[in-house]
Amino acid sequence: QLDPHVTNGQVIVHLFEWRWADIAAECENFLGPKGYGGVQVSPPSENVIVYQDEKSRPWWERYQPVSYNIITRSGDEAAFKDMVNRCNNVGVRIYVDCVFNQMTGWWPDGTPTTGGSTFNYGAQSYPGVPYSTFDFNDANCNSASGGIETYNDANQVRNCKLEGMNDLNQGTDYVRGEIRDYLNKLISFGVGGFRVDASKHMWPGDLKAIFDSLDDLSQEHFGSGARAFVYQEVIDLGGEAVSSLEYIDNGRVTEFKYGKFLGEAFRGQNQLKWLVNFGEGWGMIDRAYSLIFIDNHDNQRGHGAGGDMILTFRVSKWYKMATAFMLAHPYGFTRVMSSYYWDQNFVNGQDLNDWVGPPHDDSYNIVGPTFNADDSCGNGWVCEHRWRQIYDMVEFRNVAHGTDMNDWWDNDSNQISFCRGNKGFIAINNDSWDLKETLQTCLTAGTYCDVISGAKNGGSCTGKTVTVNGDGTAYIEITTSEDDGVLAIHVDSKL
Ligand code: AAO
Repeated sequence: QLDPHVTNGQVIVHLFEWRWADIAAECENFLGPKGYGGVQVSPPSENVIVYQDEKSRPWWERYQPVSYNIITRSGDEAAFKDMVNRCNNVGVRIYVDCVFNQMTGWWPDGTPTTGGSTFNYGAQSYPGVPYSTFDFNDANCNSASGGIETYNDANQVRNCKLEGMNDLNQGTDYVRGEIRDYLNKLISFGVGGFRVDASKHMWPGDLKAIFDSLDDLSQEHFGSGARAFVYQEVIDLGGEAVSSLEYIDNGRVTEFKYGKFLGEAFRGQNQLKWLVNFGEGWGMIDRAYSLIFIDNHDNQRGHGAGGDMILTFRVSKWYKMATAFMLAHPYGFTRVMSSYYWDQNFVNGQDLNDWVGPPHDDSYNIVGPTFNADDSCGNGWVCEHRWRQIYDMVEFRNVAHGTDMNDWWDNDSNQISFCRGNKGFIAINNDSWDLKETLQTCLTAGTYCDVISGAKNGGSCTGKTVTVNGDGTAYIEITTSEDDGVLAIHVDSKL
């Protein structure tokens, strides 16, 4: 379950809050052609509809399921199946964000849901599954409030309520069976795997029992005997009772240190030269198990972990630099974030608009992106995955796949460069002075197009060119006045 079963490319993208119909078209029109390997989709399971004070349809309502029926603001089951098929047909895998640690938080009786299923929080009744009070963990929770009060007690983290939501007991055959049936339904539609939400809040052994009981992936799309890709959301920055290492027997684990450390480095709290041994050398989990990203849908808005060190689209120059580093560097399996825009409103360090949902019409139906001539998105969608500097680095990662890092160079400060085998070369300048150096590129002699400042277009280059000498060296220049602090060339960008 460590294998993502990608065929089209080595990078997946989280199309946060996108509609299924829009994702299907995106697979065909953009992700397939640009070499993306897969998409993480927002939770497809029926959820509570939230209108709370000024908060109308927050994005986070989708993390409060009421059943495992496939019906949300992103679309219904027919649209979901159509998306999975169309994406698979162009080689792009679908990975589902699955929420089964919990059901809803407290909402009044009669609160509407996206598919019409009823529920009763207090009675712990979710007839759409069905779950009843026997299926929840309350009796196993040892905190006074019934909620998680400390992350220093693994029992509380796993058996008490997260944010007040009814906490399922995955220790019972019945609950395991309902979750298994949900995941098997998704597998039967052709999905490639799962992001397992709030894995930290479930016992690793219970998760293992569930994953082991799953059907093989669709033979039509994955061949025979393929097991679902699993990546578990576990926030482990150290110093808590639960460690991500407890989960690596089950599949991959989200490595939250990665984006935090890179954020600190690019924001100037650490010099880039120290990235020479980035990865395991920095106390991160073994690359065979890690799922990495610069930001995710939580920490780009102050939820989850990483705090104000996290880089997002709002600091676009640093964001592109950090993303380029991630995609050029061999560590981990990479996920690119794709966001929508919202206006922040900070009061006492807290963004009061951190709940704001995706672009929508007057009835709160999601309104999909429009596309501009330069591939960027409109209608309130940021679409980082369509930024040239990012999708060109997706191609770099695909080209360099299977090679290690070599020929590291740094200026003892914040200018670095390295090669990937003899496939690609990247240089980054985060100093306040120009980078002007002759560096080892590891590529064969010739002229190459820098895929950051422009793109190769037939035999010509719309950006900077680099001339590699017979010994593999080349004069590299990244001035501080340039839009981007990165230069990247690879075998397929040779002119
Ligand atoms: C909403 C409302 C709540 C309400 C609830 C029920 O906001 O007020 O009570 O509904 O009605 C999302 C939203 C939540 C939302 C929820 C349900 O983020 O705001 O609640 O949907 O609608 C923990 C979990 C982690 C979780 C993360 C957000 O461990 O699994 O919180 N992420 C996933 C999803 C997320 C979703 C859920 C789970 C729930 O990605 O979108 O919630 O399905 C420490 C711990 C972390 C912990 C954080 C935050 O982190 O280590 O495990 O994450 O605290 O509680 C430093 C530390 C770092 C620390 C961090 C924050 O960085 O180094 O360790 O500070 O203190």
